[in-house]
Amino acid sequence: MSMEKVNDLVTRGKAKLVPAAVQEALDEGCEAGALLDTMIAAMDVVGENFKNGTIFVPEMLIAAKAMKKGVEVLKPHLASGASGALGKVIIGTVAGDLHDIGKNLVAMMIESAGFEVIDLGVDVPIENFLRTYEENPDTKIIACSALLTTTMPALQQTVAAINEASWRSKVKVMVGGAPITQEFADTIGADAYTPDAASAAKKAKELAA
Ligand code: B1M
Repeated sequence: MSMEKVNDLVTRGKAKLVPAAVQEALDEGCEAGALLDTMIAAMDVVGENFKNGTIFVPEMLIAAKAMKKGVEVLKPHLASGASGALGKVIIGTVAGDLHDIGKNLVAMMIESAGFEVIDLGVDVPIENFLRTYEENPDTKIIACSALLTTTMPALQQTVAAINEASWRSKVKVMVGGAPITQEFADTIGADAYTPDAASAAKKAKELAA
C-alpha cells in the first residue's frame, strides 16, 4: 500500500507529501531500492502522459520535484560511506539538456562507491567538461548524461572533444541516459556505457582500478 502511495504521489507531483510517504514506507519495511524503482516507474507514467498530451511541461516539472524530495529521504538508505578514496569523477548532463534526476542518482551511487564527485549540473557546455578536467588532472573518470534524443549529438560532440584532448589517455569516459545504447557509446568513442545508476557505480570502480 505504502509503495503504491509513493508511486501515486510522485505521479501527481505532490512534492510536499512524498517525503512522509517514503519515510512511512521505509518504516513499514519497504526496501529503499524498490521505492526508488517505483518512483522511476512513476516518472515513466508521467513521461507517457506527456507524450499522449494529457499533461504538459509544468506537470512533468512538479513530478520531478516530487521525485527529488523522495530521493532525499532515500539517500541515506541507498548510498553510504562516501570517502573519495577512489579518486575524482566529473559528471554532468550535456549541453541543451536539463534533465538531472538520473544524473543525480548516478552521482550519488558513484560517490557512495568511494569517489569524490565534481557535479557540473545540467546543460554543461563542452568547455566546462574540458576546463574542469584541466583544473583537476587527477580525475579518473568523466561521466556524461543525455536524456533526449535531440541531445545525443551534444553527447557525441562532448566525447569527441575529450577524445581530442592531449590528456585523453589519462581519463576514462562513461556515458548514459535513457536514449543511449552500447552501440552509440561505441560509435562515439566512449570507454563505457551503463544503463542505470547502480551499474554506473560498479563500472566506475572497474575503470578506476
Ligand atoms: Co523531459 N522528456 N523534456 N522533462 N522528461 C523525457 C526524457 C521524455 C522521454 C518524455 C516523453 O516524451 N515520454 C521526452 C524525451 C523524448 C526524446 O528524447 N525523444 C522529454 C521531452 C520531450 C522533454 C522536453 C523537450 C519537453 C518540452 O519542452 N517540449 C523538455 C526538454 C528540456 C531540455 O532538457 N532542454 C523536457 C523537460 C523536462 C522537465 C524539465 C520538465 C523535467 C526534468 C526535470 C529534472 O530532471 N530536474 C522532465 C522530466 C521529469 C521528464 C521525464 C518524465 C522523467 C525523467 C526522469 O527523471 N526519469 C522523462 C520521461 C522518462 O524518463 N520516462 C522525460 C527518471 C530518471 C531516474 O531516469 O533520467 O533515465 P533517467 O536516468 C536513469 C538512466 O537513464 C541512467 O540511470 C538512471 C537510473 O538509474 N542514467 C545514466 C542517466 N544518466 C546516466 C549516466 C550514466 C549512466 C547511466 O553514465 C554516465
